[in-house]
Parts: sequence; C-alpha cells; structure tokens
Amino acid sequence: MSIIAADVIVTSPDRNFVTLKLTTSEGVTGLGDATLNGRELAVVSYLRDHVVQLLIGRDEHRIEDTWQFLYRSAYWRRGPVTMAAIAAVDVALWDIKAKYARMPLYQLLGGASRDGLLAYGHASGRDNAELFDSIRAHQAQGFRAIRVQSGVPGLHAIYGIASNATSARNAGVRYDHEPAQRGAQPALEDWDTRRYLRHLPGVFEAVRHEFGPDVPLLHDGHHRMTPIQAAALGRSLEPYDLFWLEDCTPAENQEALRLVRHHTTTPLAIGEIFNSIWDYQVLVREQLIDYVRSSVTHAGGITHLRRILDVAAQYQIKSGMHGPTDVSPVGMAAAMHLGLAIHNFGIQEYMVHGARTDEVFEQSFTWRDGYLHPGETPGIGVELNVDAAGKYPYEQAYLPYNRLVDGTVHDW
Ligand code: KDG
Ligand code: MG
Repeated sequence: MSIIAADVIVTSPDRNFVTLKLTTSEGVTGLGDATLNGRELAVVSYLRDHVVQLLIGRDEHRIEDTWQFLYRSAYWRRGPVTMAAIAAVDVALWDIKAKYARMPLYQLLGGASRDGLLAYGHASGRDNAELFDSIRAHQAQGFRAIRVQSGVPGLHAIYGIASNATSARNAGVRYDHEPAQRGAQPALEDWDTRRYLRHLPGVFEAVRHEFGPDVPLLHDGHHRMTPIQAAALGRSLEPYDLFWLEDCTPAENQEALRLVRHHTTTPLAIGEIFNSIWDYQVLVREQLIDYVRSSVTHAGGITHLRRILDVAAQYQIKSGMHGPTDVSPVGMAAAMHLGLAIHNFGIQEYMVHGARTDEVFEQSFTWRDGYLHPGETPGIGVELNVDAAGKYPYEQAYLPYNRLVDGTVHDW
C-alpha cells in the first residue's frame, strides 16, 4: 500500500483555494486544505516543487511518521507556508485512513464528545442600525453566538465590516466571502485606535440592550492595539460580558498578553496567524489566554493542532478554531471532526461559503439550530468536483492593509 499520486488543485469559485489530493494504490483518495490567503501560490510551489515527490511511494498509514519527516527533514521548521503544506498532507492522510476504516474521521479521533459544535457568525454594520439588522439576520439563520464588528465614525473602511451581499444562504445580510481584494494590489483602509476605543463600548452597550444578556458576543481586535490599549478595551467591555476579545495585540508578541491579562477579566482568544505549538508556549503555560484560535489548515493539520489543544486542556484553555471563508470546506470539515472529538472544544467560527464553493466541494456537514456537525460519511466527508473546480481559475488577490491618518502603515 502506498501513495501513487499527489495533485495540487488551485480553484477560485468565490475566492482562491488550494487543495491537496492524495491517491493510494488501493484507489482511495484523501483531501487536505493548503489555502494561505493572499499567498496561495507559495504553498502550491512548496507542495508541487518540494513535497509531492517525497510522498510518492510512502505508506499512507504512517501519519505521525510522515508529519515528523516533513517537519524535521526540511530543516527550516515552522512558518505559515511550511505548516499549511504539512497540514494539507496530514489531513489528506487522516481522510484516507478514515475511509479505509469506513468511519467518519471523528470516530478515529476518539468518537464524539458532544452532539454538535456551537458556532459563531460574523455580524457587522457601519452603524448600529445596520449592525442590528445583521445580528437579526444571523439569528434567523440559526446562529446563537455572534461576532460583533462595527464601523467607527470618521473612519471609512474597517476590517470585518461586510461590503456586499452575495449569498443566497445569506439573503439580506451584507457579507464578504472575500475580504481579500482580487487584483494586483491590496486595498487601503484607514485606522485610528483612539476613535475605535472611544466608540466600541457604546456599540456593545447598545447590542446588549437590544438583544439581551444571553447571546454570546465576540469581538475581533485584529492585532491593532498596544498592550495598554488592549487592557483598557478589555476593561471597558467587561460590563457587556464578552465570550472573547480576539487578537487584541499583534500576535507574535506573546509577552504582551501578560499585561492585558493583569488588567481585565474579558476572556482572550488568539492564534489564527500562529502555526505551531511554540507560538503558544508562554500563553498556555502562563494561562494568558482562554481560547486557541488556530485552524487545522494553518497549524500543521489534525496531528499538530490536537497536540496544541491537548497541552492547552491542562490549563482549561479551549478551542476556538479559525473558520473564515479562506479556510476551505476541506479545512472546515477537518476542524469539525477534531472539534467534535476533543474534550476542550470551545466554539467554532463559521462563515458560510458561497454557492460556487459548495458546487466545487461536495460536503456532508450539517448546520442545525446554531450547531455544526461533520456528518457520518467515511473520511472527512468532502469530495472535490474536479470539473467544477476547473471552471474557476486562480485570480490574484490580496488582503487589505491600513494606514494611520499621517500615512504610517498600521497592523491589519
Ligand atoms: O485570511 C485572513 C482572514 O481569515 C482573517 O482576517 C479573518 O480575522 C479573521 C477571523 O477572525 O476570521
Ligand atoms: Mg480574527
């Protein structure tokens, strides 16, 4: 038994996705997500030029050994490109193993620890009226937990404020499938942290007043604050009982969270741009966070993210896996299987994919009453329709970036 083919498929239905498809000598196939938003082709090259030839002839059952081989033999460890590539191989191998076992993957990971995965959706608005409409529309879709992102008076374009409404499943909701802008240059947004810090607590006060105390509310700071600013925001949001404040400071400085933690009881989540267990070492050991935001896709696959979450579990830190539209249906399915199996599941981010994406990726997951479930199809429960994928060729796209009023580039 061995891997006889490894194909890297790039498709852009509603946005760009990179998928690895492994085929075994038994005729079984497995899929892995290798999408790195805005830098997709770097992972394509890493896989096609450096990894595919290492996979051909390998025993598909040796998942741990293949993970260690790809990680250690490269010498150049970690990094988003390497870890997305390894993740794709890892998930494809888990998909294959579960298909051989004729079981949905979560069964191989220990079986279900719960009936479904509480998921949060992205509500946003340029002002409170638009935000309330968006929250109501998400609740009508079944979402019980809601991320709240708001415009700030005086700023024109801000992270997380949807600019269009494109999906039938999201009828009436302004929704961005692709915050990355197609084209040769990134879009420019503006930013002013002091205006944001003044405005946001009032938004949450209004949301709590309108929607009551029960609904779990989340917010994403998208790495924009200094530690002392983040501490002030966390404290000013305490009366509104957030489920979490995400990425309040730039993620690469683990020490920054120490200061934030000492000043606020607002729960903290971080890690969507992390890619290895080493990024969490201080944060977990010192209990500076409450939720691990890494996705299976960007943190080395099922094998590595499970390792991170097992260490986190010792400190009552839970999962909050990244699930924007740039995590493909393959990456989302892997997340759902892992989330269903682990004990320390917290919440799953869920941005609904568009209709063309659903055409390319045939999926078995279910969405009921605010809960996701990966379904009972053997493997991860996703198949790639190659003909449909071929209709949507890659298009260059960049995430936006921002500048302060004086022209300084700021964290986006
Ligand atoms: O590729 C970057 C996006 O996935 C990211 O900006 C979305 O912050 C994000 C989130 O919380 O989903
Ligand atoms: Mg985020």
